[in-house]
Amino acid sequence: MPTEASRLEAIREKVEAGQRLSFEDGLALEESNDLFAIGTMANMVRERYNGNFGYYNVNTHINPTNVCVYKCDFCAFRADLDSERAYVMDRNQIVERAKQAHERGATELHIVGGLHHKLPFDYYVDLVRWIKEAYPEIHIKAYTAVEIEFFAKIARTDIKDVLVRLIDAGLGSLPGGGAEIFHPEVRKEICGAKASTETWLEVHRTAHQLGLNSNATMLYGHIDKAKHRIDHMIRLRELQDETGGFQTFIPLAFHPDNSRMDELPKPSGVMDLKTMAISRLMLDNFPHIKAYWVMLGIKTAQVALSFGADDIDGTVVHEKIYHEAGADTPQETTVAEIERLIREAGRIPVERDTLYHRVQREGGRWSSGSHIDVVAIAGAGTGARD
Ligand code: V47
Repeated sequence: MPTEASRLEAIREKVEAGQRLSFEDGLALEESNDLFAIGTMANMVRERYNGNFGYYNVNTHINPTNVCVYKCDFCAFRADLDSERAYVMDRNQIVERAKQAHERGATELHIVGGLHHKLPFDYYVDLVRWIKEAYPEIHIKAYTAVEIEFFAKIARTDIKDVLVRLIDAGLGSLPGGGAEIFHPEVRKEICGAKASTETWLEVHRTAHQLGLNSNATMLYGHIDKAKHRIDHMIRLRELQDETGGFQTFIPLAFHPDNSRMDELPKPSGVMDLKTMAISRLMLDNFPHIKAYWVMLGIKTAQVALSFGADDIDGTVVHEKIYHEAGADTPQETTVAEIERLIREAGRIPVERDTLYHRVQREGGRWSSGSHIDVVAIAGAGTGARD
């Protein structure tokens, strides 16, 4: 029987040689308690791909409605149609939020919400159009694959048609939500009613074919086990081999408060850092790994920049999904604070736009500069598309 040390040593040799890790390698990493060895390997890959840079962006979240036909066990955000908490944002509220974002110099609006029983597909298309008409330079990263499938159902059309209509209205990319855990043993338990794994992947495949980039997430630290997480990453890696359209992977730490799984503890700091590092090691064809500070907490996100992550997301304003679930992070942070955190972690802060172009700012205006290219490594995927 190989020892833990010899298994890690064999993995280290593969990582150094830029070779792809197998499912078994992933499990061996999960089973190891040598957090530093795993972190060191992930950091090697992180620096090979993204040097010493730590990326962030300036963005605002809009959650247009919390009303949702589905009842996912982990969700503290959703509300029933007749709930006192239920809301739907109208045109004025949406455009006002976009105006505030614009005034604060946001380059991106991240828009996701519940799947409302009664709103027509046109509402979701119009919402993109209202914003784009008022603020054409803001990138709209909107609607998870779960929402896209739902729109296809209510509009009685297919996924491609939904995406084409949203792109026509000004959609710029897809966020990575709704992925949760792909393995059926977990998915059917925590969110069996919503878009299947196959559908989630098909939405992203179709989006990539239409020229949209997208992100991918994984919700960990609830009833998931090591094999489910590694399986999740490998499914994403396979789709990325096929399309090259994913930009960033975001491991999302489960927040139990006010959810139907509130008896579970929060994932530990060790699990957060290990999951980040293993993501960087397994997802060799993803250019970026994001430590989403809102979810992880600012301190863990900062340390994660040396455990595989190269991005800490934005100066998020008006985030509801995790704050309803007990996130005790602030609603927003300033650019100066984000830059300070990144610098203190030994990285060089770089403001990026949604599609990973460097952002230049001058006299209150911003523009996108050159694309951040990620160096591909031999035999282990193709890295970023330009
Ligand atoms: O799909 C919901 C998760 C996701 C909880 O693409 C929860 O750049 C933890 O996907 N505890 C939506 N997680 C958010 C998301 C995201 C976030 C940041 C950046 C990007 C990106 C995407 O939030 C959902 C679900 O997995 N979530 N409830 C909870 N209680």
